[in-house]
Amino acid sequence: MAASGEIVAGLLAPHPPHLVYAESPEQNEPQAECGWENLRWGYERLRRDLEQIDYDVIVILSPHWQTYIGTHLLGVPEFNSLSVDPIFPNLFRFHYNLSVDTELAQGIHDEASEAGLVMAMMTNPDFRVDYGTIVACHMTRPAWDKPIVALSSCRARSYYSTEVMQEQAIELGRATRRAIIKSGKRAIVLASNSLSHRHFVSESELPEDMSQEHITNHNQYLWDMEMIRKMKAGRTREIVDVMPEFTEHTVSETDAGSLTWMLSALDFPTYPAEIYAYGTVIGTGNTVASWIPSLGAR
Ligand code: 2X7
Ligand code: FE2
Repeated sequence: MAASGEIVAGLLAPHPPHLVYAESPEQNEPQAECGWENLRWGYERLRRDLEQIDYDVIVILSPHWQTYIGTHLLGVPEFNSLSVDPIFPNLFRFHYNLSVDTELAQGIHDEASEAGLVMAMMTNPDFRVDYGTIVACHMTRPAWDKPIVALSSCRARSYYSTEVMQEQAIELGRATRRAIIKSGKRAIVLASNSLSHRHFVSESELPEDMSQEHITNHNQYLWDMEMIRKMKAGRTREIVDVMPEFTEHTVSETDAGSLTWMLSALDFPTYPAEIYAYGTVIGTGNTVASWIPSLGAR
C-alpha cells in the first residue's frame, strides 16, 4: 500500500505586495529601504518554524486569481514570467520562475470533481500567475525550491452569497485533504489573504513611510482582534460560522474562500494557532499564523 500523505501545516499567509517590496529580493524591480517590519519579522519566525518540518509541496489558494466558472488549478509544470500588481505597479514587478506539482493538482481536481464541484486544469503556458500566489509563496519560502499547487478563487459569492461560497470552500478543503492523503506527499496549505480589507484610497508619497501606516478604522481592528482571538483559542469552526458577517463588515478578501478552504483542509483544528504577527498595510489588517499539527501541543 502507498504511504499516506499528510498536511503538515496550515498557514494564513497574507500577500500585500508591499511586503515583497520592503524585502527587496533581486526578483522584484522596485527596491525599498525598509517598511512593514512587524509583518516581515513575523514571516521570519514562521519560516523558522517551517524549518523544523519536512514538506514536499506548497498548496495555495489566492483571492487574486478569480474564476467565475468553477475552481481552476495551474496545470503546467513550469511558469516563467513577470507578475505586476495592477494597483501597485510601483511596488511589485516580480520576475518569477516556479514549478508546479501537476500530479497533485490533477489529484485535487479529480477529488473535487467527484464531490460535485466544477473544476478545470489551467493549461495555457503563457498564463500570468497572480501576485496573491507569488507574494505569499515568496514570503513563506523565498528559496522557491518547492513545487506549488495553485487554486483559483471561484467567485461563488458574486453569483450567489457568502454562504454558498463557504459551502463550496468547505467541500474543496475536504477534497484537497483527501487528494493530499492519497498522493503520499507532505504538504503545507496556504490561505493567501488579509483580514480586514478597507484600505486607504491614496498612497503616501513614500510608500514605506511608516508614520502614515495604521488601521483604516477601529471597527476593522475590533473585527481583526475577534478573529485572532478565535484562532488563538483553537475555535476554528466559529471562525467559519462568523465568516459571512466578518466578510461583510470588513469588506474582507475572505470572500475568496481561502481561509475557509484551508481550515476545512485541516479538518478544523481545535488547538491554538501560532500568531507570528499582526500589522496593517495601507490600512488593511493582516496576520501571519500557522496551525502545525506536530507543534500543536506546545
Ligand atoms: O492585495 C492586497 C491586499 N490584500 C492588502 C493590502 C494591499 C494591497 O494588496
Ligand atoms: Fe489582496
